[in-house]
Parts: sequence; structure tokens; C-alpha cells
Amino acid sequence: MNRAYIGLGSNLAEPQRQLREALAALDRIERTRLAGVSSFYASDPLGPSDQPRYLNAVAAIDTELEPVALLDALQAIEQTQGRQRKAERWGPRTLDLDILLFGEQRIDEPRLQVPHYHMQARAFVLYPLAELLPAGFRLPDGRRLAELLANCPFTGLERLEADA
Ligand code: ROI
Repeated sequence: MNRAYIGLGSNLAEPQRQLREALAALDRIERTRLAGVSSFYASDPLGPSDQPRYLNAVAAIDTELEPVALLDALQAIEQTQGRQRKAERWGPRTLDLDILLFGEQRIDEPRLQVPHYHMQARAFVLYPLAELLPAGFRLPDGRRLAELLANCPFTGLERLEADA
């Protein structure tokens, strides 16, 4: 069993609903259980600014799947929720699910790099992730999460109060 952390993002088609449905879908993946969810955050788009703000969150899951099997399951959820891969780089999306961390593993395969390559620079990933991890947490490469946070200003980000 491995604990994995999944980044969720949406800026189309009712992002709140997209994230809620995605969380329910994570819990329905075979041999996988949802173990925790961060607050939801509104965030300014990284990339072209002529797109809506994003809603971002991070989920903790416990899974017996191998990393690539988990990736397949996440991509199936993205497809079910209407993700259309468009030509435009960094354009708007109904649902993005990224494997940020997978146990202590470091993975460098064509389809999958873990820890997620861009997470160190993205406030909308690091701040929700930090809600779910202990203060002294170190990534598999030894870097401290606190250090990444200190180098990543809380800019363009708004933590939303939980609603019922
Ligand atoms: N920008 C924000 N704020 N949140 C995201 O989840 C997000 N995802 C992306 C790009 C287009 C890079 N920008 C984003 O894939």
C-alpha cells in the first residue's frame, strides 16, 4: 500500500462540481481509498491570462495500484469528466489530475515523472499539499517541503472556506 498525493485543477464547467466529482471518483478507483483532502484554493491562471481562474486542491489516497496503473485510472476520470486535450498549451481545462508524490518513489518514465516536475514552483500545488503533510516533510530527493514553500510566494492564491 502506498500513500500518494494527487493535484486537482479545473477552470471550466463549474470547477467546484468538477473537483467534488473527481474526489468521489478517486475513492472509487479499484484498490484505492481517499485518505484526505486539502482546502480548495482559487488561483490565478499560470499560462495565458485570458482564461478563468482555477480551482485547485490536493487529495491524499492510499493505493495498492502501481504508479502507471494509477495514472491510467486518473486519465480515465479526466476523460469521463469531459477533458478535451486541446492544441493550446496551458489553456483552460475541465479537470487536471496529477500524481505529485507516490510513496517514497522517484519515477522517471516517458509517461510519468514523480515527484511532479513542476510542483516546486507552483503555489497552487504546494500550499494545499502542505496542509496534508507533517511540518518536517522531505521529498524523496531530500528537499524539505518547508524550503520549497519558503521559495514560492503565496501569490494569486486564495484559500476558500470549506462549505457544506
Ligand atoms: N494554473 C492554475 N492556477 N492552476 C492550475 O491547475 C493550472 N493548470 C495548468 C496550467 C494551464 C499550467 N495553469 C494552471 O495546467
